[in-house]
Amino acid sequence: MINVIGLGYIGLPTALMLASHGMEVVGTDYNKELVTQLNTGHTTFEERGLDELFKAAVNAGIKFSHEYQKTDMYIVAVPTPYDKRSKKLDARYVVMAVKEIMKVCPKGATVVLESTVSPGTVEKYIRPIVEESGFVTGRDIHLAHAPERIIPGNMVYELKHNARTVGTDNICIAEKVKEVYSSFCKGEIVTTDIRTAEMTKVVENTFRDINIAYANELTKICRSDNMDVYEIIRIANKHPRVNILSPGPGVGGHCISVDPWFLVGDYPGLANIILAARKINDSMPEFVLERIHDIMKEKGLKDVSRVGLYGLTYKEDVDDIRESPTLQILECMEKHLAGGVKVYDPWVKRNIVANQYHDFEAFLRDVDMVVILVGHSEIREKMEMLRGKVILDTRKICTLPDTCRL
Ligand code: SAJ
Repeated sequence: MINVIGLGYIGLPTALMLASHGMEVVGTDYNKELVTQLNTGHTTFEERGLDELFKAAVNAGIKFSHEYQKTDMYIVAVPTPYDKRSKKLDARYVVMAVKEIMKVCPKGATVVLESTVSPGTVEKYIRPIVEESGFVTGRDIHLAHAPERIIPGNMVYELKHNARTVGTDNICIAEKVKEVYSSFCKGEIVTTDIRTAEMTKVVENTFRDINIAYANELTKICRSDNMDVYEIIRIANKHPRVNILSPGPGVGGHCISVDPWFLVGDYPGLANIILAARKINDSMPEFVLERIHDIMKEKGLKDVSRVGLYGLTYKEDVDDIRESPTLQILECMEKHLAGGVKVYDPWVKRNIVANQYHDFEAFLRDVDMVVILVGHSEIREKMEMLRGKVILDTRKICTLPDTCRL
C-alpha cells in the first residue's frame, strides 16, 4: 500500500493516478475539511481531467484519511515555501510529515519526497529525523527524492507523459521507486543520487524564470525606446536556436517564483543571474501599474474605480491564485492609496479581494478600461465584448484595434 502525504495540487493527482493504475492507495492530509470533501466525492480544485481521474480512483478503492498509515511506501507532497527574509527553504511541512511517518512506519519502509526542495534538504532535515527516531537510513528506512514536473492546466496528461527523476542512496531502492511510478508514467524515469535530483528540479524552474525575465527585460527596453517587443520576439524566434518566451505581468504560482530563491539563499554571491531574473520578474506588477497610469493619462481617464483588472489567478485556465501578479498589483495600488479598481476572474468563485465581480457583463458595465492580466479561454472567446473599452493587454491575446500593450 502507498500512503500519499499531502493532498494538494501535486499529491492529489498523484494519489489518484496511482490508485487508478492498480496500486492500493491511502491519501492523507492533516486538513480534516479537505479529507471530508474528498470522502464525500468532491475534488478540491479545478483541473482538466481531474474529476474523471477521481472517479476512476474511487472506483479502484482509494481511501482518504487524516491519519498516517502503517505501510512500506510513503510519497510526501507537502508545501515547501521559502522564508521571505532569508530566501531559504522553509522545511517545516516536510519535517512535520516525516516526523509523523516515523511514528507509524515499520522497518524497511521507503519515504519518497516529491516536494521541490533546495539541494541538501534531505541530508540536512530528513535524514536526521529518521536517525533520531532510532532507524538507520539505507538499512531500516530508505529515502528517495522524486520531484514532480507537472504543469497546472495539463497535470493529468503530464503526469503520464513527462520524464521523471528518481534520486536515491542505492540502486535497489531506485528500482523499487521506479516500479511504482512506472505503473502510470510512460516517460523515461532517470535514476540518480538524491542531491542531484534535488538540484535538477530547482534548476529546471530557475531556467524558466530566467528566460521569462529576459522577455520581460526586453519589454522594458523596447517600451523605453518605442519599439514593438512582440514583433521583435516573433522575428528573433525564427532563428533555429532562439526561443524567447512571452512577456507578462509577472511570474506567479508556487514554483517558478519561489524555487530560484532557494539558490539565491543558499549560494549568495554566486547566484547572480538568478537573482537578477527574480528581481526583474518581481518588478513587472509595478511596471503594469505604470502602464495603467500612462494609458489613463493618454486617454483622458481620471477615475481609477472605472479601471477593471481581468484575471486573478497566476495564469490562464487554473484556479490557483498563489503569488499571482494581479494580487501583487492590488497590493502596490493599496500602498499608493489608489483604491477602487474593479476585479473579475471566472475561475475564482470566492470573494478574495475588494470590488470583485462574478459576472463578466456586470464587470464590463462598471469599467471604461480593461487590463487583461490572465489569458483565460473565456476572454479569448468573448473578446468582442471589450469593443469600445480602453484595453491594456499584458498577454498579447487581444486582436481588437487600438489595444495597448506592455
Ligand atoms: N509566464 C510568463 N511568460 C511565459 C511563461 C510563463 O510570464 O512565457 C508566467 C505565467 O503566466 C505564470 C508563471 O510564469 O505566472 C509560471 O507559469 P508556468 O506555466 O511557466 O509554470 P508553472 O509555475 O505553472 O509550472 C512550473 C513548470 N516548470 C517548468 O516549466 C520548468 C512545471 O513543469 C513544474 O512542475 C511546476 O513549475 C512545479 O511544480 O515546479
